Amino acid sequence: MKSNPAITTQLSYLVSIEKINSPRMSAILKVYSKVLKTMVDILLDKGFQWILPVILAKSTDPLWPDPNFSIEDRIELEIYGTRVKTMQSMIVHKRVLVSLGPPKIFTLSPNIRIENRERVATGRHLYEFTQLDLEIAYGKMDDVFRLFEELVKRSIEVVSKEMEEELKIFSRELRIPSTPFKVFKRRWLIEKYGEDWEEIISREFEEPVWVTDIPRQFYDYEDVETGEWRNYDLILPEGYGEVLSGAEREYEYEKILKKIERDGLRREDYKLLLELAEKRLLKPSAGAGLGVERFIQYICGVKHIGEVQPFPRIPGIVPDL
Ligand code: ASN
Repeated sequence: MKSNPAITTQLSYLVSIEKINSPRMSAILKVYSKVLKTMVDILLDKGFQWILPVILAKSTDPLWPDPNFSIEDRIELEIYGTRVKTMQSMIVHKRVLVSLGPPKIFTLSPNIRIENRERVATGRHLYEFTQLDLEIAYGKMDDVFRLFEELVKRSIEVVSKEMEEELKIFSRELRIPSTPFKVFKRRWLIEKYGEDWEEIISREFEEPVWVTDIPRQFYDYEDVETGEWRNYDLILPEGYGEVLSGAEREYEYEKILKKIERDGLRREDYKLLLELAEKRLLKPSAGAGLGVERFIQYICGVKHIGEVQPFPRIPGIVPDL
C-alpha cells in the first residue's frame, strides 16, 4: 500500500476505539437495525424463509470469471481430514435449498473475500462483509428487480422519515428513488462510456440503475443463441457504485458442466450441484445478494466503507479485533 499520509491517518481512525465510541458510529449502528428490520419484515411478509448462514464448505462461489475480480487469496483449511473453504458466497447452497426445500429463501451471509490490498483506496471494499442474499425457485429477473426496488426504496423512505436526527449527524440528504429503476445493457454502457462505465454512470445518474448482461460465473444463465447473460448488478448513484449482483440461473446438467470446464474449475467442487442437475432436480431460479455494508454506507453518505463496520475489515489491514 502506498502511504499517503492523509489516507493513513484516516485508516488508523477507522480501526480505533475512538471511532467505536463516536456519535457517528452509534448513529450508523441504529441505521443498520432500522434497514435490516425493514428488509427482513418485507421478506417475511412475502413468505420468504429466513435461513441461517454456513461459513465452511467444500463448495463455494468460485468468484471467477468476473470482470470485477480482485481476490488475492482464498482461505482453505482442513477439518476432520477434509479440505474446506471459507464462504465466498452462498450461491451453491441457495441453489440447492430452493430446489429441494422452501421455494423462497433469504439469509444474512458473512462472505470472506481476501480482496487485493490496493483496494483499500477504493473506499468500497472489505475482506469480510455481509450479503442479504436471496433466491426464488422459478423466479425471473423482473421478480428480483421489483423485489429489490421495494427493499431499497422502502429502507430509504423509513430512514428518511424516522431517523432525521441520525441523518443530521452525517449531514445527509437522502433522495427517495423512483421505481422501477432504469435498466441498461452492459455492452451498450461500454460503447457509450468506455471501460470505466460503472464509475461514470454511478457519478452521473441520480437514481439507482440496473445493469444486465454481464459475462461471469457459470451459474448465471447464459442464452447460448443470443449470447446474452440474464444477470444483473444494481448500481447506486453519487459514486457509490455496485451494491448488488444476481441472476437467473443455469439448471441444465450438460450446460453447467460445459461452463465449469470452460472456466477451468474443478467439477468435484460442484459435485452435489451437478448430481442434482443430472437428476433434473435442480430447479430454475433467480436471486441476488445485496452488500449490506455498502448499502448502509450509501444511506449514511460515508466516504470509506470501513467506517460502517465497528470492527473494520479493510483490505490489507488486520486490526486487534
Ligand atoms: N449473491 C450473488 C448472487 O446471488 C453471488 C455473489 O455474491 N457472487 O448471484
